[in-house]
Amino acid sequence: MKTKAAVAFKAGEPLRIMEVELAPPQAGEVLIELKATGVCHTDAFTLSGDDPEGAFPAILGHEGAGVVIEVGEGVSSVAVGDHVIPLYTPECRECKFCLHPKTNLCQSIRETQGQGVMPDGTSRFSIDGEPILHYMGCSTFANHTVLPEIAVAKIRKDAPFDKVCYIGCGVTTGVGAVAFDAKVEPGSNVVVFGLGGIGLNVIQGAKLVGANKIIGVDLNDSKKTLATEFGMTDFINPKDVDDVVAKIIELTDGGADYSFECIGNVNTMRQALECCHKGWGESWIIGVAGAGQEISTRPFQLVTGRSWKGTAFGGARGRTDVPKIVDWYMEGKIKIDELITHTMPLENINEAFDLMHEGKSIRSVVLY
Ligand code: NAD
Ligand code: DAO
Ligand code: ZN
Ligand code: ZN
Repeated sequence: MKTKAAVAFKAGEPLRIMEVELAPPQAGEVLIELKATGVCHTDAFTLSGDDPEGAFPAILGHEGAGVVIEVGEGVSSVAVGDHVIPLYTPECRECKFCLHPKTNLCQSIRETQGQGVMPDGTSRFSIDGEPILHYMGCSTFANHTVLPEIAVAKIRKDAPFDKVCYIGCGVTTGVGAVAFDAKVEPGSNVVVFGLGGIGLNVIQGAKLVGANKIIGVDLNDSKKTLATEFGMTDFINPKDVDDVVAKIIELTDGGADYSFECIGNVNTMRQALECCHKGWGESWIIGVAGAGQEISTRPFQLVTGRSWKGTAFGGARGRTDVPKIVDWYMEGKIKIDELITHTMPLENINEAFDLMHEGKSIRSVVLY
């Protein structure tokens, strides 16, 4: 079939909207008609050329929602008409990782996904017979896409596509980091470095689990209003204090129980660790630092009971947990609408990247 897509031909160049060929789903795969997709910083990171795994030409996008319109041979977990969210972290429920209680990083299709192809080693997308690569196993910047059935979460049919697409990455990453990975206890003091599309979701996750103080740190004062609406109790602009770590230790009577780095900056990662409470404070890295960058601290920080951890896709096991997060949204336990600051048709998707680079959006959503 033919479908409309935004194609990334080269790093650093705007996406080009065009018709592409899409081959039918093979065994174990499903064809999805996308209804909406968010545009995330990771798409921009790959498009910039800084992503060591980034390959072109490709159809980017990994934060979508849509409807299954065809299934390949042997598909049993979803059917035509089901509403789904594509998963860049699949859940096969069989591999060593899926069977381990401590990780969500299913590895069953990791290698081919990283190469931009389907599990059989080929791409379903092409233009004039030349293959176009998939991206993060999702390629949601196309009106239709093909995914393995282990990489789609079936969701309730009354959930609005234009909102729950954000659960495909940002919401789950932030809320899940608090609820699934860190398992923050009620009454904890939490610090969030970076109040963007991820950090705001960490804040609402912390509020959801009943945290005590929720301290936000951001260089941009304009983030304060929305962060407060989402549950932030205290705000620190590093420009206004001599020492961010000392200020947090003062506000929390000794340090944070949990901190989350949602920037991707190795200097704030160090601050996030060192503002944690001696004896038990945990710092969770969510931000993705540039290729080749390294973190450092004095090892005595760890000897004295702080721990440094990382989280991907909020520790969520996609097929199991994503439908639960959709329920949380539908039940009013978490907010999404306020974070979607811009919507546009696929033809204008490059504007979403401009808004992001100018710091003017939290999330832009493309409506098909
Ligand atoms: P964003 O740009 O929307 O937010 C970043 C925020 O950090 C902004 O508000 C900015 O003002 C602030 N900031 C920048 N430098 C700062 C500094 N030195 N001190 C204090 N504040 C500073 O980005 P986002 O979409 O929220 O993504 C955050 C990070 O999370 C990115 O690195 C992204 O790649 C990563 N991410 C990780 C996962 C995962 O699974 N681990 C998933 C999605 C995104
Ligand atoms: O299993 O090795 C692996 C890869 C897991 C990918 C997790 C990606 C998390 C961070 C990237 C930002 C997502 C938008
Ligand atoms: Zn698995
Ligand atoms: Zn993302």
